[in-house]
Amino acid sequence: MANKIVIDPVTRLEGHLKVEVSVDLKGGSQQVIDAKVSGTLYRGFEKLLVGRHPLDSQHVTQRICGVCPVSHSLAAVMALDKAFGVGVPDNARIMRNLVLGSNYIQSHVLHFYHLTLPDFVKGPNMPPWQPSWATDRRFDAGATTTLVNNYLKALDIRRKAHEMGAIFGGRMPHPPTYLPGGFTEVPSSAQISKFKTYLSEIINFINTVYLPDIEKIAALYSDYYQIGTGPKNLLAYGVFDLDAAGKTRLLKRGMAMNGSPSIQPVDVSYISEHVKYSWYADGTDGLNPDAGVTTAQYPKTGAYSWLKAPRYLGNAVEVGPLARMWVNGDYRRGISALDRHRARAYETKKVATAMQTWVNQIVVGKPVFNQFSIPPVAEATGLTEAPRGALGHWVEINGGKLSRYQIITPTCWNASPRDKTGMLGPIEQALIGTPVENVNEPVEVMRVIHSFDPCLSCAVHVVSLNEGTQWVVSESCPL
Ligand code: NFE
Repeated sequence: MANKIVIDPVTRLEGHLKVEVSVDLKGGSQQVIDAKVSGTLYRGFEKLLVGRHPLDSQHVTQRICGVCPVSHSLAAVMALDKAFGVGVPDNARIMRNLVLGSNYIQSHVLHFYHLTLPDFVKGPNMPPWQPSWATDRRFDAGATTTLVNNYLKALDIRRKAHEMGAIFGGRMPHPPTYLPGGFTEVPSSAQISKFKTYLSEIINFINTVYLPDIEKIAALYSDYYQIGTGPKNLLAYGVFDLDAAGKTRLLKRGMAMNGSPSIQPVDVSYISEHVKYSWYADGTDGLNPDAGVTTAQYPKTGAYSWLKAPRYLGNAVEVGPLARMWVNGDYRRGISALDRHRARAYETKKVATAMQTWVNQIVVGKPVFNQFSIPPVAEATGLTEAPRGALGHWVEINGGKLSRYQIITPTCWNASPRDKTGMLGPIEQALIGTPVENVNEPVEVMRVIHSFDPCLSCAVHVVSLNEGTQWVVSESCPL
């Protein structure tokens, strides 16, 4: 008989995620044979933005999440830049990049040390590290002590990355400084030099601590190059504009199907959002976000998630640092749980290194803002990359007010449920075949989920348990 394992909530991620897997013997080994990934919270930001002033969108959408608010801010103002037909001066473009880059660094460091490492390393014998699972710990006592010490150092580096972003961004994590046509901060030489001091300490940490630590995990857990592959379709909208027109970016826009090294252009008209297994109205299946609606339908037979299921040309696609680095040609070793961690670490170095160049390109005294006026009617899309992957805001203005607002977050792509064809979402696909040594401590399942760095968001928590199966409920999965 298959064991059903329910991990609810999955710990060490933002928001509430429930994962349900069936584990059985296959080819002589115990492994995941089915998976359901549920977002158990209703977000609803799309609803509360309708009828508001367009300039509210960057402030309101940041509150979707405390980890990636800078990306929501940027996606919102990029959409408004286009809707208002206003360009962005170089100083503003650079400060937008520097504040976003600071946010990437804090998010990636947080993810590796504080959200992921406890899946591999036993923490000290005290809360919050204990109680914890003991299955499949491979580091010896010396390496464990070093990694735990680096966990603590990483807290300091993460704080410093926030402080660095705050130099130009204002109060973090929700910077008030992004606005259509530019940025509100006027940079000074003192700010530039302070930023450089933070950045060089952070780059030293990335080179001497973060990258070596990720390689220690890779060496000892190299079996995770074969675990957690998923659909192998990788999508990136691209991020960090290098010119005023957004024609060149540090991380390019593109799409790779089935793990191909050949990169295709992205056409957002190929995106559709499915709701057959989501708690949204049946009549709204398969819409492109430019015509998208958010109408909750709960309860609903067969539905198991508050996430819609976005698909690209009908395909489930993975987004995130591995997708970006793959599309950019910077990381092509493979697609797996371990490759996600390594690509994220090498992306941190790439972004931080580029930031050293950008901060030197600010010209003190040059403008940071272009004047704009708000048209009564407009439609535009803001496409960028949050730390966890492709992020899009679809905006419609009517009568000078927001009349439609649709958002597809990275985790919506990765943690999506089945679509109307029954196709599993990316994390669901990645979980199939994952070996499970001990059904009472399914750490392997946690490792695959965490490799995507999921982040769920805000509101109501709804869970239902069915009968007739053996349930192993890991409500208290550790730390
Ligand atoms: Ni809440 Fe986010 C990122 C966005 S995840 S962290 O990165 O957008 O969906």
